[in-house]
Amino acid sequence: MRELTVAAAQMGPVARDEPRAHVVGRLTKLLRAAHARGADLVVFPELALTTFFPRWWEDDQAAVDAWFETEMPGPQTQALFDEAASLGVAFCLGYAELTPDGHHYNTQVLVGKDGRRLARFRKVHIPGHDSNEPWRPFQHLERRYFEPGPDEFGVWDALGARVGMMICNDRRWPETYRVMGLQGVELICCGYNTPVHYAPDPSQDVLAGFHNQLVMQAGAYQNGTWVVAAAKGGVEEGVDSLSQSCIVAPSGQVVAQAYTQDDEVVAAACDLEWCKRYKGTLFDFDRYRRPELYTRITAQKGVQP
Ligand code: CDV
Repeated sequence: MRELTVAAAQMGPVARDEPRAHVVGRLTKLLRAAHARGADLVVFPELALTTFFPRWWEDDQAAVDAWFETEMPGPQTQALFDEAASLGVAFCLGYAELTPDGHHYNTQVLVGKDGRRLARFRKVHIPGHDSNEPWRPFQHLERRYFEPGPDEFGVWDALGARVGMMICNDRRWPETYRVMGLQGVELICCGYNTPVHYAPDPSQDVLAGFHNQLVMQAGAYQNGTWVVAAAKGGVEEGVDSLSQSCIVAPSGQVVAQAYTQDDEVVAAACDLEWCKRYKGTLFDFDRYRRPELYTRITAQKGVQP
């Protein structure tokens, strides 16, 4: 048995005017609660430091940039890194990143038990739209505010495991899991903000929780990996967002799930050796995959009837 105790630190809403310092205080409280439950690694949501700002059209680039971090850790987030290092807990944190050369990414970092950064991931699949669409009850302007991450889905040796990362919409795409599966991933960390109302097709609203679990359970099972997913949920600035943070085993079973729409920790002791049961049998890639027949997946983007 190779055990890692992981926690999904779900957050309730973050108000538009909530100061970063207050949010960091909430994250620190969640970190301590996870540590008290024996967590080695705590996963926080996507864009955990601010409200989910892509719901608003904003003309003023300076106002947009105020939602971004230019350093990680920076003056506001250093306290979280310090507390994690003093407790000896690793964590994964999502935030809006503004690089020194002016790039805007939706980013997640993996920080080790000593408070040092182990890995960085920039969201690959950017959903939503880039122009103002006033017919919607709220906007989803990720495609206006973020560039797609330029790097493939990486997997890192960390915490005695093969750890990968994905952010929110990435979890809906099978390619996300398979690219990491092909690198031997054992644990995927994911933060998300998922508005329950999907304006392009409201018939999907009632299925938001089902789809959330469907994709992560399938991705975990088909690649023999653990998945830990943390939501920022609840009614934030009038927009209801899915909670249901969860931990999924390589069997595809949900082994822990949040039951509130607020700040809440769910934790599970994950046996990383359990991945082998799936990677070494039904999903023995080396034995059963037929990549020579899958070239269309990377050669082609849209549908060609
Ligand atoms: N933050 C996200 O990426 N949200 C999307 C919404 C647009 C559906 C998601 O896939 O959950």
